[in-house]
Amino acid sequence: MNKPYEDIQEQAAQAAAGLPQARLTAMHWGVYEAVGSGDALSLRAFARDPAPSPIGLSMPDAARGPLRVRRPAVRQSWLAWKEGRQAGAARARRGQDPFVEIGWERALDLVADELARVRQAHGNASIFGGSYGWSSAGRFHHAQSQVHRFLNALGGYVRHADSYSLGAARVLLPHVVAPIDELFTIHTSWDVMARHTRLFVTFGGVPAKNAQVSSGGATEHLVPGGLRRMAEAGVRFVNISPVRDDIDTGGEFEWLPIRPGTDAALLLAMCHVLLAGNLHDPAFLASHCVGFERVAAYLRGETDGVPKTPAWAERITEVPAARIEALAREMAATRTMLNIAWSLQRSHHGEQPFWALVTLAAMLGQIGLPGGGFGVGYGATNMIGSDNAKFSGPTMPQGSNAVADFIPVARIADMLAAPGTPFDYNGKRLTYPDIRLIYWAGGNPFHHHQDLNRLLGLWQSKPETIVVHEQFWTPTAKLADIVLPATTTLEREDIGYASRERYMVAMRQLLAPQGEARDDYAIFTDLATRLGARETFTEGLDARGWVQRLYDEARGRAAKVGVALPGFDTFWQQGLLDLQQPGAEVVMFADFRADPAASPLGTPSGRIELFSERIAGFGYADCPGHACWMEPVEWLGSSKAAEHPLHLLSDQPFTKLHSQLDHAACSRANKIKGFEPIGLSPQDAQARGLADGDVVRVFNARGACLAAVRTSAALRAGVARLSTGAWFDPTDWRACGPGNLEKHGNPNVLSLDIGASSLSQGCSAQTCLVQVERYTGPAVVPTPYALPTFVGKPPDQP
Ligand SMILES: Nc1nc2c(c(=O)[nH]1)N[C@H]1C(S)=C(S)[C@@H](COP(=O)(O)OP(=O)(O)OC[C@H]3O[C@@H](n4cnc5c(=O)[nH]c(N)nc54)[C@H](O)[C@@H]3O)O[C@H]1N2
Ligand SMILES: Nc1nc2c(c(=O)[nH]1)N[C@H]1C(S)=C(S)[C@@H](COP(=O)(O)OP(=O)(O)OC[C@H]3O[C@@H](n4cnc5c(=O)[nH]c(N)nc54)[C@H](O)[C@@H]3O)O[C@H]1N2
Ligand SMILES: [Mo]
Repeated sequence: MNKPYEDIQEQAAQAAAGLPQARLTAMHWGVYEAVGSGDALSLRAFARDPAPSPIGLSMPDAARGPLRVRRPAVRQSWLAWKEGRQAGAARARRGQDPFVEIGWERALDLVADELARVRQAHGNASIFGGSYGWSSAGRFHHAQSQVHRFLNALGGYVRHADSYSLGAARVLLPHVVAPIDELFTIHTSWDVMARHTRLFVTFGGVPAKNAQVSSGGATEHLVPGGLRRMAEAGVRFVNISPVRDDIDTGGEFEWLPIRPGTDAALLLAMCHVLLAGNLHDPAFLASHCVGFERVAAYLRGETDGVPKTPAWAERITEVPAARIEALAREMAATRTMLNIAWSLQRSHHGEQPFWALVTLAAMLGQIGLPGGGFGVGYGATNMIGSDNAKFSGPTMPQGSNAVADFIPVARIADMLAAPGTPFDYNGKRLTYPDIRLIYWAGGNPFHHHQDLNRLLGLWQSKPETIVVHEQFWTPTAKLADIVLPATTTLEREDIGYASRERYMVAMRQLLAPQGEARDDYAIFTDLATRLGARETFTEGLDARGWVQRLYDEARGRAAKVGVALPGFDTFWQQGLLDLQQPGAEVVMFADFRADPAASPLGTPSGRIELFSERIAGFGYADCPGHACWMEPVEWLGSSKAAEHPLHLLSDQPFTKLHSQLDHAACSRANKIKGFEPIGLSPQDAQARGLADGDVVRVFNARGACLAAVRTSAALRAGVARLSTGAWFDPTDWRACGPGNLEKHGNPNVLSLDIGASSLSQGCSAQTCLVQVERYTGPAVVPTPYALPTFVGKPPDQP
């Protein structure tokens, strides 16, 4: 365990219980109490959190630190073009040009003028305002919502659909069972599982590292305690995962080290065992599901000549056939909860493991019974499995978008590459729009997107203008034309809330805005004023007015479902609302099970669709009408593994949230000589003559990066783990293709940028083969946190 993690456990143990009168703030990874102020401000663990995360403790240092964007900045060639001093904006110089720092008035004039020009010349459908990204906790200042509302007030923008988190599953699940946002809030709770579940089988663990966060603010960390209570109650755990250490029950568990990307085959083989052994539940399948016969024919091999037996699955998954057979029988004999990590659907054909999981759970017939059925993401964020009050919390209204065009979020590079080209998505035939201006606030595409060398080339050649609001000089900020400095959560007031979290938090302003940073809301208000949309954007309210309005609206919605919240003044004065519901019993689909006619699902049939006529009707070769196994384009069983024999898992980092705070203490304590660690099994390290701390080149045909070896017996052979979030640090900011060595350890120079399928077009980051070798080139020092150069200022010394 890392030092920051030991320290915060101790701090929490020492912290006094009782309602803190303290000034609180909320971040995605937790609530923190303020100590001191100004330059002496620090944070400490929230006394009521049993398992606080150290990630947020770095926030005051980061907020005051050297990487803040302190003044509005414009890229030199872009400014020369805009001012008529130069014919073009030299877009290819994005990332290389120095910036010119300018005053706010001038910066806002430039942005407003450029928005007006692009709208007039090319229409609102040439503005990409998808602006995907997690932003910060705080329901009002949520940057992505702010951009959307602002651009809607101007007549609309090209938006994105779905998320990087859940591309494939988000599109699939409404056809099959229920929308994923609905599923999140109805997961069977930890306490119910401790009492009723006997066997918990998970694909991809229940990673407590990931449950450090909830989007909007984790408040009481539940997952470590939930797992322990289950283990103490005698629940048996089986973790099917390429890595062993993505679950910690406090006790023993069985690990089945599966080949990455093959879970659908394993699940289908377990379905086959149930079918062949007559261990499935025909009554449940008849009363609550549709299409089982079509799946059964596939399992028996009637449709493709291949029975989906355990022996068949062993060849694909490398999990022994005898164990597959026995485990399926154990499931049928006892109360079993199945779980799946979201990472499994962030892959080519990523719909299939999710659909197969629902199919297996339906055949077991325990859906809707306490402790049985399935979960889609225990451990993916803190709130899943929580039984705190459920209501729709404070949300910034985004207005309505007059532009119909959108892209599935992970298709941004395809959009830039091929405007006017048609593509498939969820039964529709859509066309990529022609984008001239990109507007981003609250996201980091040079963190989140796949195949970054490809994105870099398109980013530098296609859009005429790129505007970014940022707190820090991230790679995306460095690659923008205009960068406007945004405040952090510490510098503003807001409400911390996430669905099913225990507390709602009055977030205090704890620091004065640093440098000339302004709230995104204030920036958009001034731009809207210049563009004649002030009233539409602000509705006459200032930030405090909005915070109160969002609270009052949520209070009304809460009252409708029987949750009584006090008036705003009481909330604000108290600082914290406790939303625990003593005695709550959350059992997913209990009502549907009890009476499927009275409580139907939202699927076309109202039942669980093991075969979907609707999806089959789309006619996609890469996503037929029922769960099936299809080879991904890259996996350890493919011929491509001869050249690139390691499957690269780019999982979520335990020391930060995505790229946020990569530059801060908790994340930096985990680096080796400034490089991101890459996990290798002892066998794979030995076969390459590598030892801990060695610097390696990780490469495939898409790109190459450096990283430092950290061997781990928790990894199966053939699998490498390079967590996401290391700031993109190319040798050359010019788009010079896969030879451009990334010096820090960003896995997205290696990952694959294709849609999961024609159905979802979800991100396929986990489908990725690489090779690893000792780095023997000239000595390299990573420089991810170097500032850009500024005209008239000495260059930064990293
Ligand atoms: N290879 C690989 N890639 C992945 C994944 C993977 O598993 N493997 N996972 C994917 C997933 S699930 C996700 S969700 C994405 C995450 O991708 P992102 O959500 O884009 O990542 P973040 O690092 O959270 O970026 C948020 C940015 O917003 C800035 N920010 C924070 N608060 C504010 C604010 O108030 N105002 C403004 N203007 N800016 C703010 C932060 O400084 C930061 O730069 O990554 C995806 N990428
Ligand atoms: N600390 C921290 N927590 C986070 C985040 C973060 O950045 N930092 N990000 C948040 C976000 S936005 C999201 S979307 C969630 C994501 O939650 P997930 O997508 O579930 O998270 P991952 O860590 O990518 O993967 C979970 C586990 O799945 C395993 N796995 C990968 N591929 C396979 C496979 O093919 N088969 C099997 N059986 N297992 C596999 C990985 O080894 C890993 O241990 O996490 C959230 N939580
Ligand atoms: Mo995510």
